[in-house]
Amino acid sequence: MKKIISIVLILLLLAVFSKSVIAASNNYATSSTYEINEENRFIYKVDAYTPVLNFYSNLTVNSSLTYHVYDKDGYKKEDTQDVVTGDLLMFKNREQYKISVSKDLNGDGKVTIKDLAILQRQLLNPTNEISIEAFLAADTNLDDLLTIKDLASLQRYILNN
Ligand SMILES: [Ca+2]
Ligand SMILES: [Ca+2]
Repeated sequence: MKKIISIVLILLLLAVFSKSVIAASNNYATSSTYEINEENRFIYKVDAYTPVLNFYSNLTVNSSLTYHVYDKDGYKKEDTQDVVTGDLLMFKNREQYKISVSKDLNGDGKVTIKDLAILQRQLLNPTNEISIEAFLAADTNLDDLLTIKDLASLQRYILNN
């Protein structure tokens, strides 16, 4: 019974989500530093270890509405905290972009062997579902595919940092 309720809840959330995707029409933010997918409201290719304040400074916001970065639990982040995969840039009217930090697949803001393990698992079993923000974080060469090339560049990054 609990399982059915959670499935129904997920379906409801999906319905709300797809509706908000359709409703998304104006561009609230642009950036010459980051990639922005307006259709699905993702900001990606954000460097790991970017403090919230630096993240703001790399955005051009086309709105008079106030905005902040929130963590995945809905808490407003301090300017000095690093942006992590799964954070949200939310405007006062609740319009929001999901943030994906490059190479941070698990959303802890760091690039470690844990992120490598997730990508390895994903390549071995592509039927696994990882989140879109984790996919964007893993696709380091931005070819919309997760391949051994992304794994190699993630590995290289971890070895050199
Ligand atoms: Ca990580
Ligand atoms: Ca790729």
